[in-house]
Amino acid sequence: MDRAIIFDVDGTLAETEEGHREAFNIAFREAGLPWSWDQELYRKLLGVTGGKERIRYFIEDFGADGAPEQNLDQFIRALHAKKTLAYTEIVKGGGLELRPGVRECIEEARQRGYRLALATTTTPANIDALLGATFGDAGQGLFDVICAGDSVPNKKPAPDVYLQALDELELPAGSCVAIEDSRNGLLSARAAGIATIVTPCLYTRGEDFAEAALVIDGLDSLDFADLDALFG
Ligand code: XBP
Ligand code: MG
Repeated sequence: MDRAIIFDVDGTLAETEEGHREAFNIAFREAGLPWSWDQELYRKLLGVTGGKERIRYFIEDFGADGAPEQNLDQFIRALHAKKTLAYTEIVKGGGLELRPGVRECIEEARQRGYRLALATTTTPANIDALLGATFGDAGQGLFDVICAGDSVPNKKPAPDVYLQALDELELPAGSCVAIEDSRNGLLSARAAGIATIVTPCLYTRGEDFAEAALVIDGLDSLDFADLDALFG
């Protein structure tokens, strides 16, 4: 079948953002920085996608002390590398479950012949860790296309990562449906012309999802007939 479902990762496949937040705070401690992101601050910082971009946002817009005047890019890259190491260790340590209905939705989509893709802002190493922890070895071959992190110049809400997924799938937008958890992700998919289902996560509940074709609590309440109806 020449139809594809393109999944976002963080917040959509699993409630990962608490793990990311913990990993950022571990990296800050390891770097001797006086920074600690609580849930209230992290919710604000999630307005910017991409961990490196989020650190820069914190420094520039929240007056964080401790960042160098020079070579800020290099400083952020090194700090984010520590964070990614900490996050992948947290995920590999277990305890992170797929959100309700995600596994069943992926299995049913496969049985129905849909192609599957990931379009995410997160770092590729994080995806490997999450798929390994939740699907085991089967996780590797699960998705036909994986577009992630710095593979595109502009992160969500820009359409770049979804346009890249369409290009690699060799499918038009009308032959795909996106599944997202956040407004940034919804705007990104819609800017690429893709009909989008939103399953808000703990950090994104209450955001504006007016452009979504469907908003449901979780994929455990998705009726495939509703998904099929969204294809052009
Ligand atoms: C969510 C993000 C990511 C994660 C942190 O990605 O915006 O930045 O919060 O991961 P998505 P990194 O919802 O598109 O999967 O630190 O690796 O960016
Ligand atoms: Mg997300």
